[in-house]
Amino acid sequence: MTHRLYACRGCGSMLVEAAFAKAGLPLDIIDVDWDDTGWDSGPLKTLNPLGQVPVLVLPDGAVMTESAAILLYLTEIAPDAGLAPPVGDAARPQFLRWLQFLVSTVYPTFAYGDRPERWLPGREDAGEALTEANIEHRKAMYRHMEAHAGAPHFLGAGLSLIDLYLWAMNHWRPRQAWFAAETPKLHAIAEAMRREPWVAGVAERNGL
Ligand SMILES: N[C@@H](CCC(=O)N[C@@H](CS)C(=O)NCC(=O)O)C(=O)O
Repeated sequence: MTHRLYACRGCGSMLVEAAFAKAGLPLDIIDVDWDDTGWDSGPLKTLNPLGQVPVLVLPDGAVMTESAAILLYLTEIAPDAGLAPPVGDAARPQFLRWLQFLVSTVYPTFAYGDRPERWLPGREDAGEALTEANIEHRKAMYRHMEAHAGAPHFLGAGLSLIDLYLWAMNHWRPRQAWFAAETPKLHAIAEAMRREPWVAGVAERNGL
């Protein structure tokens, strides 16, 4: 059996889709509508009670959630894909640091900001303020990353999963024009990723 990815167009599942493309590994993709994600998701609930994508079903039927875990698993089954500095490489500690930063500090701001009605039901004004506060916090986190960004890739010479996250997140709020103006190094990294053919194919399939 092939790996099966539960995805949602334009969502974080793009990370897994692109990484599989770079590794040249086959992937069956099942697209879930954004409106069908979340706590009441029909297609996702039994696989991931949080109703989030990405969800990866392994050839032996095991279920994986959490983008960073899935992507690190991929670096283990496709070590030559060039998605991470290998164990022992001088860039490895910074790779681990910023990967963890992205998924523990930046990514959750979307969970809190994108669906404010989940956290503050019936309180539309407070919900809008929650969304805005999360976007502002996210901007601060991107500025923090900007101060540590290398070129042409985040870690300097070598491409890594960090660049892939920066490409995907470049499409999400505060969106591309903000990145171009406020965090030009992060924006240039995302632009460089856009030029990679394996990323371009995924972007097209996701309607970016
Ligand atoms: N910690 C998860 C976060 C995944 C996540 O937030 N996915 C979003 C799409 S980009 C989602 O499915 N959101 C639906 C929801 O939370 O209701 C990961 O790193 O994979």
